[in-house]
Amino acid sequence: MRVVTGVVGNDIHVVANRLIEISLKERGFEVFNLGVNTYLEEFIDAVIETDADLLLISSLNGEAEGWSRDLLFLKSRYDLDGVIFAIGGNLSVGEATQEELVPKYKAYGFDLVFHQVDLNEGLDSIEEALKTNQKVEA
Ligand code: B12
Repeated sequence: MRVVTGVVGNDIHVVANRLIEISLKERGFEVFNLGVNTYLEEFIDAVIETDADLLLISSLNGEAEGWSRDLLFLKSRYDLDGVIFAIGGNLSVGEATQEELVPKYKAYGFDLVFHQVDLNEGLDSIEEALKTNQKVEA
């Protein structure tokens, strides 16, 4: 299972990104880690080039909303059916709850949204979603 990951926008918080790479590798994923300061277009390019099953974006400084708005447009330009789009970390600049943020980010085109959710809990949900995804071969 291939995954592209990284931290979106002008966000330099690197610790979570390193932990996510290690955790994904431990779970058996082939990881393409684009690191911090990554733009949405770069994520999409990498997903296409690696034929990834999963795009896992982090945002730690809370500015992901501004960087996510083009996702639906980019998804409409390329054949990305079967790729799961997940985002997690701190997904709001001010106070906000998971319940408030999930519909917002789903409307931007993400399938799975984890605002201040424990990493392992989130990765368990992602693996569960990948199992039922059509692209996954039995
Ligand atoms: C260290 C740190 C910095 C360092 C970063 C050094 C580096 N190169 O990494 C420095 C000092 C440079 C910094 C700068 C800034 N920071 Co800072 N920083 C922190 C701090 C203290 C710790 C972050 C950290 O490493 N945590 C340890 C890791 C392991 O935890 P984590 O980042 O939370 O990641 C976990 C989860 O988020 C989750 N997760 C992450 N991604 C995903 C994805 C999925 C799918 C899932 C399921 C889970 C998940 O799992 C991760 C691992 O457990 C936090 C406060 C805090 N106590 O968390 C603030 C914090 C993240 N910073 C913050 C801010 C605002 C900034 C600045 C904008 C401050 C400023 N005005 O300049 C700048 C941003 C600069 C930029 N361009 O991004 C805010 C973000 C606010 C928000 N919206 O939530 C925080 C929360 C502080 C605060 N309470 O205000 N920061």
